[in-house]
Amino acid sequence: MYGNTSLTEEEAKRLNTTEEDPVKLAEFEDRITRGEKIEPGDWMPKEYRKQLLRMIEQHAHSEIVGALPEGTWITRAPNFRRKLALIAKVQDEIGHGQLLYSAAETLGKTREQMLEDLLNGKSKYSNVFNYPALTWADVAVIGFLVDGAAIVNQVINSKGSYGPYCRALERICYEESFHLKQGHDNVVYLATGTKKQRAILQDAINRWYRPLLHFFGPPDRNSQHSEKLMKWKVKLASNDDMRNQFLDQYVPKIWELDLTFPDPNLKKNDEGIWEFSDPDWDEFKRVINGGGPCNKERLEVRRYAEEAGRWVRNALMNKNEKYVTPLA
Ligand code: BYC
Repeated sequence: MYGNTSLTEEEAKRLNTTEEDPVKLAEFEDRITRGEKIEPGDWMPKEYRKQLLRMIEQHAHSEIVGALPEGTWITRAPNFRRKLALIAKVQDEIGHGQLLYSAAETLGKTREQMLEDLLNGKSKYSNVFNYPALTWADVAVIGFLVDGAAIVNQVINSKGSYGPYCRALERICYEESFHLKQGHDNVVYLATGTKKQRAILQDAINRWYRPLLHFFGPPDRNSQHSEKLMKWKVKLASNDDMRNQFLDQYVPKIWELDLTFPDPNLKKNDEGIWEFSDPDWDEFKRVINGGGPCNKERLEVRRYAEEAGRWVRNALMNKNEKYVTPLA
């Protein structure tokens, strides 16, 4: 036992809680065990705050950077109906960024500092948005499979322990389910279209397959943060479990359209677990650390948006007004 919590000294070291007040820590752990939500003004271990902030901040960045690959197709959408739907979707993604930055701000970091850390490379965002959207079929695949993967992750995370993050995710999931319909409709349209439409769709699926496997993070055996995040119910499923749930839901939907994933070893084993070829975890590391095909371009576009939009933010800011921490 460590202090009067149920943690062993070894566990407390791993969770980075050895310096915490043991009574407060025990009360906190009890609240988590009872399934209570932790709110911004409540006591929380420093490591819980740090981990949550890291994850929510990365998630917020992923939403605003994630709008960029699809956003480039707004002017080139094949018809007016598709264009309207895509504009609405991209606008939703930016709105999700707003909700998540507000949730992250409740943990004590300003939005300005978060955006600064995105641009200086201190803070990560999702690997998938560092790949190009080469054809209209990429928009279909992002809407169906990337949003599908995000829903798997977000529905699970929305049951977590931090109130503002969960409430933001619940709202996000409602909107994501419309994105999924938009993506599915687009995928089915291309899959049942001309030979050329099927070919660009298959090509897009081939290119997004590995990034999608990477989306859920490294295999559990290499995940640095899962132990803490799962203990404190920020994450309610491991990376491998979420990846498996995604494959379970989406592989059959692609196969039933007579399309394929570019992996001869992709199959469900007798225990109901999906097996697949090594998706090249070195590529994953390269991409999340700035070396993907579009990292530079994505941050350049964000940097331009920050600079070009500064006068608007300044015009809206009333220097005599005190801004309070938002309670998301
Ligand atoms: N990409 O210990 P691990 C959307 C990093 S947007 C980049 O397993 P954890 C959409 C990880 O940060 C929705 N980095 O981490 C928007 C850590 O590095 P640091 C995006 C990744 O946190 C527009 C290291 O690898 N969704 O849907 O336990 C249009 C070790 O990993 C990734 C979210 O942001 C990755 N994929 O678990 C369309 C979900 N994976 O920080 C759609 C919220 C891992 O130590 N995040 N890393 O330098 C999560 O649920 C969790 O953070 C993860 C990773 C499951 C992703």
